Amino acid sequence: MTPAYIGLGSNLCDPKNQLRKALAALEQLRDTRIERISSLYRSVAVGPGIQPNYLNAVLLLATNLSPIALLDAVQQIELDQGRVRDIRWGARTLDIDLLLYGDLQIDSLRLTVPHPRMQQRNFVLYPLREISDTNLVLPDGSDLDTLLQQCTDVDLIRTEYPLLVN
Ligand code: ROI
Repeated sequence: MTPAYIGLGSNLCDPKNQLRKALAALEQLRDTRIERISSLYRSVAVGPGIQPNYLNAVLLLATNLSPIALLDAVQQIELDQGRVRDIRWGARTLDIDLLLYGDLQIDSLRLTVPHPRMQQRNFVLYPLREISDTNLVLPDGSDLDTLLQQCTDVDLIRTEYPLLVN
């Protein structure tokens, strides 16, 4: 199985509930196991205009799905939760980004891995650091601790909300 990290984000329609529903859907994904789940982080929206704050989290999966099959699956979950792709970087009920897929570098029309903006985003880097035991090295040789030191995004709070409710 291949380790794959995915990022979850929501800033509309009860974000905590959106992320919990997404987690439940991801648990059902064929050929895929959820290995680790970060805390939920509250972050100020990156994007145009005034938007509500986001809740973000990162998951580590182990999967036998190909990158495109995994992308298809997570995009279906976005659609199922009412995601409308209209304004670029606009508010959204649910965003699931494929951040890393093993050590692969992919540059196709539909999919760029590692996710092109993850290196600058505190709402990706901090939860990723939380669930990786070692200082993760990305396929381009950059490492998480250095990226975290360089990251200038502000306003990120690790919340006490559990993503997993038993
Ligand atoms: N901003 C934050 N804080 N968190 C996100 O998950 C997020 N996702 C996006 C854009 C609109 C770029 N901004 C975001 O897709």
